[in-house]
Amino acid sequence: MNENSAIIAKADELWNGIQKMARELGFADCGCARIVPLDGSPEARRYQEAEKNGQFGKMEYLSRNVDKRMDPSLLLPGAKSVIVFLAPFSSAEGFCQTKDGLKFSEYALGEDYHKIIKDKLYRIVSLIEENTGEKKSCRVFTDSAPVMERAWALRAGLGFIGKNNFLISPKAGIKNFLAVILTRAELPYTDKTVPNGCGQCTRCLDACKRKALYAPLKVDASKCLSYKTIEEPVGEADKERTNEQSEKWVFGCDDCMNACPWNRFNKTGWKEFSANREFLAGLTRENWEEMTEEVFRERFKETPLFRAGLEKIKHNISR
Ligand code: B12
Ligand code: SF4
Ligand code: SF4
Repeated sequence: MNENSAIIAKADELWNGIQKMARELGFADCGCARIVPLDGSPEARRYQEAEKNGQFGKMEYLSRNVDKRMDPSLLLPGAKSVIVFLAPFSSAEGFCQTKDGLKFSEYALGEDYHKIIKDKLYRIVSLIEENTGEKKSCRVFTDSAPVMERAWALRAGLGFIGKNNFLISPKAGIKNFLAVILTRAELPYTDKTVPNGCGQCTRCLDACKRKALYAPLKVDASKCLSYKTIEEPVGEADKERTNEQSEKWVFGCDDCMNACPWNRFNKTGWKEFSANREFLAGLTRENWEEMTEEVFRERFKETPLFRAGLEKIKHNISR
């Protein structure tokens, strides 16, 4: 064996180890892409177009750190590979709806997914670093950094981008968080393109009542209930009613996700992602109105709902 083939064999062995560990930890799939700057790529053009079309609402953070978004090696100097993982959050019951019609998005019914996912990714990082002998050669991210997670998942061959803008996996459906490890290790790259599986379907577009998803792949965040119920600052909310009174989304919105026929391929989600379902289902509008900041902090500090805050949730219920 010459030196090059020994390096390849080692990379293959490490990649097999990563895939095995990912399966054991419950990830629905993983793939790997070579890091190249995204400047000038179709993904970068789509990003710029979205910004130009005003699709970012008031999420100014999306316009910051664009250099890092376009080149992950600025987040980890010398990074060679991005490994993308699918963490399933689908549950048999779907989203949570209370008796008095308050709806909470399926992804937000459990403990803080950032922590749960990252704890598992750190175990994979240990495997990589033990194999390469290089400490601090990886970084992990999920939904909290300027990393183009959908673009990298696409490049890692994990699925296609549906008309609702989701990364959809033919193997593991649509209800998956995306998470990434950036690493200096060179790995075998998943060199495949998954064909788009939308065809003539328009179910997600039809399901978006506010027409925030106004054309294939185009979400106007300023109209999107997910943005309005989580991200939009209370003081800046417009006068218009956020959503229906009898059945209303209080946190997130799953309509364009739930409409999709690829849901039939979802894998069972991790139980930590729905650990608070029953508790949430038992809270009435009155319970929320009377809730104090202390109680909210104590009960929801380690959950996705904490991002919106109690004032915002009360505001969403009242509108
Ligand atoms: C900002 C944000 C939002 C905003 C804006 C959403 C938007 N459409 O841009 C708001 C608050 C509205 C939002 C809502 C939701 N979000 Co969000 N969000 C993000 C975040 C932090 C950044 C996304 C971003 O950069 N948007 C700007 C657009 C332009 O970029 P993009 O969405 O990444 O799309 C790229 C690719 O799709 C690619 N692309 C698209 N089509 C094509 C076609 C070709 C040929 C090519 C080459 C490329 C390409 O180009 C785009 C630009 O690179 C990501 C996490 C992350 N760091 O990436 C999570 C993320 C996208 N959100 C996620 C989720 C789950 C949701 C919600 C379902 C939550 C909910 N239930 O309420 C909704 C769904 C709304 C929807 N239909 O997209 C998941 C999606 C998982 C998945 N399987 O796709 C992510 C990845 C978080 C995570 N780590 O799991 N979100
Ligand atoms: S999350 Fe809801 S409001 Fe936003 S695009 Fe999808 S269906 Fe429309
Ligand atoms: S609902 Fe239909 S059009 Fe929308 S993403 Fe799913 S398959 Fe594609």
